Amino acid sequence: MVVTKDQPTTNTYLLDWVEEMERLCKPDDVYWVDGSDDENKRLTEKSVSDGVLIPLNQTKRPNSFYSRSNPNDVARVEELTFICTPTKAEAGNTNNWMSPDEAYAKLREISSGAMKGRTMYVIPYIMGTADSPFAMIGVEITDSLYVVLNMRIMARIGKLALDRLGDSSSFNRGMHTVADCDPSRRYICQFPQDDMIWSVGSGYGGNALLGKKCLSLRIASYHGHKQGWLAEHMMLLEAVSPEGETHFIAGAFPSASGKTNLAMLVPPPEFAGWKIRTIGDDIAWMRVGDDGRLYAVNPEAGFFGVAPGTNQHTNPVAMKMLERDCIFTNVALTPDMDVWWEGMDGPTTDLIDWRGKPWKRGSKEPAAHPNSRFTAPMDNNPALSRYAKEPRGVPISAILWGGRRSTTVPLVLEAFNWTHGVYLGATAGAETTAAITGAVGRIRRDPMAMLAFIGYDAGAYFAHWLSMFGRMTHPPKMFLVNWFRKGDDGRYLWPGYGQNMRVLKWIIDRSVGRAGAEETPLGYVPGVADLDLRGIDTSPDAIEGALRIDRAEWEKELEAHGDWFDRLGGTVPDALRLQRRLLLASLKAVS
Ligand code: OXD
Ligand code: MN
Repeated sequence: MVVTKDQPTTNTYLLDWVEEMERLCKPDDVYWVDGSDDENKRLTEKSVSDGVLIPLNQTKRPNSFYSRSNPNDVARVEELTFICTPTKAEAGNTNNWMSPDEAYAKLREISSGAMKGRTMYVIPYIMGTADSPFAMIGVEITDSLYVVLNMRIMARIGKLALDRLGDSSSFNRGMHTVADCDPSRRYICQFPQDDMIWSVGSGYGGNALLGKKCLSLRIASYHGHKQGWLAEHMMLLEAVSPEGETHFIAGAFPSASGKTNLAMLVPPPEFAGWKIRTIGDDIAWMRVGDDGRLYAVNPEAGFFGVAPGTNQHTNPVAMKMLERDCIFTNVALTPDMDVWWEGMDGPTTDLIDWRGKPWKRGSKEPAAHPNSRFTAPMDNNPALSRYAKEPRGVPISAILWGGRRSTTVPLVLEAFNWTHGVYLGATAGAETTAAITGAVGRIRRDPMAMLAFIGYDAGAYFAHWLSMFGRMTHPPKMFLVNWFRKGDDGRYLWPGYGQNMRVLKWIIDRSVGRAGAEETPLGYVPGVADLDLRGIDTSPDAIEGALRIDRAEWEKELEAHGDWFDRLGGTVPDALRLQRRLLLASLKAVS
């Protein structure tokens, strides 16, 4: 190792690793990212001159840029994501597994010489605020300027991370190269025991911004299991009542099921005086505090959200947040160089679609890719909670498990107790859409919305969730929610979006023992009279339909949970298997 004046650290663990990767990847040069504004300006200019980013209309959307990815590289690739533990059993039945030796050999081979003609960027970063005792430090090596500029929005990067790291060996090593962006040589590998991530062949967000899914969920969940805390795929919001009572709510929903919209909810006019403020929209790390409550932090510094469907009705807060300082990926462009996506307000004329081709209204293909994204700094959110950067997080009153279910699952169902709540999370599912598989309407079980993100065995993960109860004196209540139930005519029964405030209010009231509910064999549901429905223009029939529990549907559902547990294997805790049998027997007893 040779320390030169370009290297902003004397940390030999870091310098040795960077040097090793430099020798392997053979970049033309190595650049250490310092995170300053000045540097950001320079790198942004370079990204424009290199064609990585296209400036948007700077009058309409100041300091905002556009990027188009390789059309073969537009989403996370679960089938190419691996947990590389010494044994397959440690990765469990929900993860792809590769032995560390095999994975390292493959990754070295693909990375060898992969940065010739390119710059290797070294990005030291912190997930969490710089003053948080729970923050995790990572260093991402990448050959993508797009990654550098997005990481700058999504994490705290540069000098502050090196300062916090000092001479410690304790940091996550994240190696990333787009290489030749060949889907047959694309691997997203996590090595939890080595605190290492190695991602090759993709420049897409979740595969390439290594602080997000790879570190803050897969690796962090592994650490959390060992250390007694939870890393979860959850939005976090602050709700303040007109009387000034504050509650914090965490909610796990599968990707693209409205977490961002919920975290930025604007209450309907009948709820004047209520305020919903955002803490996070994707990731929560949760630990038990000294007072026996469960505290959550959002380790991210920005929002990497799905653009299509975002508009003044579904998420006015996001529309405001997106007015400046953002990077948009794979959306469509208007003739005056502004952005557009399906579901956006306003007329569409001739656009350039996400592939760079002319697009006209009425065209069969969408103009924006369905997984097109915005990257927005947290501080742009006009409804950001003042607790969003609280170093020790906020105490949670309720946890929501959500999914997209057109049948069976009521608008909201409160768990009887912690074990039942964990059961509801472990069996939560969502319907597949045509965009994911051919089999539309099949239920994909997505436990705690973490199917793609649990860094170890799913059964052990459930056991860990169950064990957290023993650490708390004031555990949050748990609720299953479903905004997506449909009537016989195929229409949504519940209006969703801002109207979800009515459900949140019931949840808050239940968590402090204030609201009524009906007990069913499956949990507590609100009666129509228990919800605050003042001014809603949804028919009473539709609301009853949204709240209904259909015995026959639930018998089938509980049978399907049994199949799900069988697929997961022998590590599923007895408490959950017995819970299933108890629910089924209770249901049958009253049928
Ligand atoms: C996701 C995301 O895919 O947040 O879940 O990007
Ligand atoms: Mn997500």
